[in-house]
Amino acid sequence: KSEQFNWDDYLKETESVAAPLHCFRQSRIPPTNDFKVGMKLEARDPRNVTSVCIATVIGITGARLRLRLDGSDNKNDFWRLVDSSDIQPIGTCEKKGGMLQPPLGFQMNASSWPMFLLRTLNGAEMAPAAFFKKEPPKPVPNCFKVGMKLEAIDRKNPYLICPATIGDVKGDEVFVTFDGWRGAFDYWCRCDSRDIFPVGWCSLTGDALQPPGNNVSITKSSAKIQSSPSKVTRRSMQSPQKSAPVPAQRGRKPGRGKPPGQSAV
Ligand code: MLZ
Repeated sequence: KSEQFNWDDYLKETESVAAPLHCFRQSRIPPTNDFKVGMKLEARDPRNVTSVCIATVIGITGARLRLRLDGSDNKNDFWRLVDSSDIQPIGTCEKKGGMLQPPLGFQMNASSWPMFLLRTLNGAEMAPAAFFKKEPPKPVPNCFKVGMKLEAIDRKNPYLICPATIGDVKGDEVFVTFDGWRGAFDYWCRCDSRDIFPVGWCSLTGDALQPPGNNVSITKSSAKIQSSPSKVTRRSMQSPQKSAPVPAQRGRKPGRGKPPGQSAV
C-alpha cells in the first residue's frame, strides 16, 4: 500500500530544513477546536471584507472551521482558524455599533434581509465566546529563506494543507511553491499569512497533510553549492493519485511552470 508521508524522511531526502516556528503567525501549540457543526458565529465575508455576516459551522478540520454564510449558497464555503481575527461571537458586531450585513450574493431580495436575520438567529446555537482564540502576534521581520519547507493551504483547494517550499522572498512577502505540482498552485503571500504553517502542524491538529504531488523532480536545496545539480526522484513516498505520474524531467526547477495538460483541480 501507499507509504505515509513523513517529514523527517522527506527533509532528509530533499536535504532541506523546516522553516523555524518563529517565522510564522501561528501559535506554537495549535489552538484547541471546541466548535461543533451547526454553531453560528459572526464572520467577515471573504468576498466583501467590509461586511460582517452570520456564518454557520459546516465542518471541523483540525484547528479550522468550514464556514458558510447564512443566506449564501453552498458554493462559497471558506475555512478559518479558530484563532482567526475574521471570526467572532454573535453580538460582537452590534456591541461595536456595527450592523450585520447580508453576504455577497444573498439569495433573497435585499428587503427581506432584516427578517431573514431574525429568523436565522432565532433559536440558533451560538458558539460561546471562549471558543474563539486570540490571534497570535505578527512575526517581525520576515525570516523565511528560500528553500525552507513548510505546510501551506492550497488556495485553489482551501481545505487542503500541503507540503511546500519557500521559492522566493521579497520584503514582507514569500513565494509559496507546492512540492510536486510544478507551479500550478504556487502563490505569493505575506510572511504573516494565516495560510502557512510550520512543518508538523497537521500532525498536531489532526489535519490530513496531503502528500507532495508526484509530478516532480526535487532539486536539493544544497544543489546551488554543488558542482553538478543533484536530483531526487520521488518514488518511495508517492501516494495514489488520479492522474498518471509524469516522469521527472532533468534540468527543471521544482515548482515552476505548468506542465502540459496538468489539471489545476
Ligand atoms: N484535485 C487536484 C488536487 C491537487 C492539490 C494540489 N495541492 C497543491 C488533483 O489531484 O489534481
